[in-house]
Amino acid sequence: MQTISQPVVRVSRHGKIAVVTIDNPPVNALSDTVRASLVQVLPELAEDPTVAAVVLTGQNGQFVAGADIREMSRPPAQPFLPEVVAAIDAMKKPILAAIDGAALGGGLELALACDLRVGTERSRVGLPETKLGVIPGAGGTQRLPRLTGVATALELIGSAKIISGKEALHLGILDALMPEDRMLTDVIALAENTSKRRLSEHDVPCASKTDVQDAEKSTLKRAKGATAVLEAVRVVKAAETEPFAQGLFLEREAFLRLRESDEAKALRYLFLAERATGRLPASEKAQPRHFSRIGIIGGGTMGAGIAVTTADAALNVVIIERDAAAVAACQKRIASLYAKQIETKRITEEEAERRFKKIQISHEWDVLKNVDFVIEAAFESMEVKEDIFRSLNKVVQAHTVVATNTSYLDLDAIAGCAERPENVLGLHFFSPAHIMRLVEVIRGAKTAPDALATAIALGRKIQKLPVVAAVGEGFIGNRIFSHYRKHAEYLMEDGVSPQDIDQAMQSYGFAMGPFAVADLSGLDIAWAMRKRQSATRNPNERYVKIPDMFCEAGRLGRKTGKGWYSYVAASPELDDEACALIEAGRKQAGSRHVKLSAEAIQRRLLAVLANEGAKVLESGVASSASDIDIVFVNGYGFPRIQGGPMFAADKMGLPNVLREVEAAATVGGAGSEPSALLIQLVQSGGSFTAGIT
Ligand code: 3H9
Repeated sequence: MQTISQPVVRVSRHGKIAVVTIDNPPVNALSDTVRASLVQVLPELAEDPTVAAVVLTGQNGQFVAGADIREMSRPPAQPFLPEVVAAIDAMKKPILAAIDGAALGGGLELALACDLRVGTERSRVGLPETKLGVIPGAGGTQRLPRLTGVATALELIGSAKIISGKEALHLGILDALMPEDRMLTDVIALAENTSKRRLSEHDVPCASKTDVQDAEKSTLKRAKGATAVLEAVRVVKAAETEPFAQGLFLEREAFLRLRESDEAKALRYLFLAERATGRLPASEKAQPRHFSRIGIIGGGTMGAGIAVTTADAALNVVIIERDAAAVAACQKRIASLYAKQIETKRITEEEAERRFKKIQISHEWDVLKNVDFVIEAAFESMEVKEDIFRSLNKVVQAHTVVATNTSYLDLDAIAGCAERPENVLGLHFFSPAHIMRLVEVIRGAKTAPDALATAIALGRKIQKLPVVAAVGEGFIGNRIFSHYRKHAEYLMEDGVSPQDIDQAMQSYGFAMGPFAVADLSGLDIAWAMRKRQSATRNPNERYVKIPDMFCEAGRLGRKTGKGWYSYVAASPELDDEACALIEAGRKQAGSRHVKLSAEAIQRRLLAVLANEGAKVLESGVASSASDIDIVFVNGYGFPRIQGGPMFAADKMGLPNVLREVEAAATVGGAGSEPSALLIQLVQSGGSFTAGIT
């Protein structure tokens, strides 16, 4: 066997078969150099009379994870990916794709241009470009429908779903699955007897009109207005009516246009930011401790959700409950979470059973002797948590990391009750914990670096996005969100209706506006917080009494049928009582009865979010602006396509943000002043999110 070495693409010969291996760690992304190497190598092999067939594969346990996302913010450089795909399509000899690991985006597009695709059980296949705000740009929108039909192609491309090797085989995207250790050898053996089968020469298989219409309808519904999905639907459907070359032309035009869109820039930024989060600077890095058995104290809604998400990651879990009755109730709660997953076809019954078996529920604290990590998920009360931490001293081992799940309590005070405060940290899960990806990891004053590293490693293991925060009221998310809510209330007291504020934020892309969110979580939560803070509140901070008046009237939100809105009618409405309470509050406060457009409301609330974000950065509670964006996008319904509040502020222009914050400060008083960091960035012409693009 003779091997010609190239930096990122290697060619080896196995008799008459040439194997082209893409080797660009970590995921063999199609960088400039990979593309340049491929357009050089492929025509050479096409012309070489000693080569009968070619096998295209990838190193590092991956095929190819697509175009290089880090390069997508630069002007496109030649050779473009469609040229590489065209070189494969032009091959007169058979060319086969041997796919282990990811064949995503441009990676799958390479494979779709091949004559045969062989995968393994580890293969992960898909065209997830719409998640990055673009559409497949190297033939995927035209070749996939020619293989699977338009309906399936619409669903796969529109949902950006990544499917397993087995599913891909079932859909005909892969032609065969082979064992990983033998796959390449088997594909080489197949190569000589494979005949040419260019999808570009095929017609789109006939499909029922209703199937296509249904797929289009459900794709558009899920899209929630995302431009890339709308474009993908248009271009995939063109495969049915337009010749292949015209389809490619439409695809390329849309891809290049979308690539430069704000939506795509925001989504690329989040892709990279989410991968960077939880990476500690070299000075604070430590090896995580070993963990395989996790203890959870309290099997209520939060504890049960955490248990399920932990068992999903194949870790053993033991939940501690108060007594036998609470154990039984917890058992039921977990069973119903699994039943829901079976019902929605997320997992099979057998899988649910297998995962459930990983969860033990007990009222004997002794079982905690064998755990490596404890998550206390009891009631949010200082006394309760302090008691638990004192009791834990008697059972946990010296290496066991102990986390309290809290959204606002003082971690350092809780750690003060532990014999080993260096093992203590906070984990702020979001509800429902088995679904929401975000988890704030709170580092206490005494938390040891390896305990922190263990919590981050556990977060990643259970498929969460761990964002590190320091101790501070409300950590990152709740602190910033409470300022957003306060300013929404200032606007409301000044004359803007809650409905107009909610609609403005929804039209910006939020899942819900601030008043609808308050109704969902319960107005009494913020009320309790306001009471707690009353002794220390700065008298120069504006205080809006209307929310207290709602609580005093028993309007606590959805759980009481009425909050800001009434939920008695088919759709939520501001009823007479709510209007009267708001008017009474405005009168007492001497309201100015201002009117604002939706854009002005959005500008104000976005500026307030970014300003408080800047203060969180200044105080060291968050270590990067992109961490704040990740928290808001994944925990607070901030629209992903806007990139997060700090990214959005950069886009608004920081001088404009500062002007808006100055205006907000005149109505908010103490606590609403512009942050020193924001002022400094305006003066220096800097930005919050430069560096991650
Ligand atoms: C496209 O293909 C457009 C074409 O249609 C048309 C062009 C004309 N590029 O996620 P992980 C890095 S658009 C560059 O932590 P996992 C990632 O940043 C593209 N880098 O691992 C990280 O690096 P680091 C369509 C990439 O095992 C490391 O790999 N493709 C790329 O949980 C590990 O990543 C996609 O959208 C990339 N394409 O998941 C696929 N992909 O450690 C995007 C990954 O330095 N990728 N990296 O931070 C994924 O979905 C997941 O990364 C994957 C691995 C499933 C592959």
